[in-house]
Amino acid sequence: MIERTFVMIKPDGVGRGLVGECIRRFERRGLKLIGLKMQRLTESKAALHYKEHAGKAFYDALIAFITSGPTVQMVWEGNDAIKQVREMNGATNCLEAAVGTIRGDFGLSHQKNLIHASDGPETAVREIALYFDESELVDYELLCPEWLQ
Ligand code: 3AN
Repeated sequence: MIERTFVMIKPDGVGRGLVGECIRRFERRGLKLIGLKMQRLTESKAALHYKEHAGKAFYDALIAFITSGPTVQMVWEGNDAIKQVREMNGATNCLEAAVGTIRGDFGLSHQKNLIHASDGPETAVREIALYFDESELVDYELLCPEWLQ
């Protein structure tokens, strides 16, 4: 099923020059980039993004980290995109992420884990709406999309 998922490259991913590497992996997999922007998150935006983690021991550090530098927001579309992107990112803790995933190939930290992606359909809808107006999502065709279904 064709799905949309929200992906954010965190301040460590931007600061380490891994934006292109992440985009390259998703593009080569066959996913379609339909939304893209860059911003430094305000504390209030970060609090909305991570509202399910409010009150947890790592929450304050998480907000401090995600607001510490620029981030890149993206919407990717494709067959089973939500699960496939999560698998390409790897386990939350980079130390447990499989080699071959973005976190397993480029990270060594639990919290500074380079990239975020929606964990299910409702989260994807909520997170896309948090960062993008529908009018900012671009409708176009990849070459030969039938090869990717
Ligand atoms: P994921 O990004 O893999 O969906 P979540 O949503 O469970 O992971 O956690 C959101 C973010 O909070 C993670 N990306 C990570 O930066 C941070 N985080 C989660 N669990 C911990 C933890 N136990 N210690 C430190 N940071 C954590």
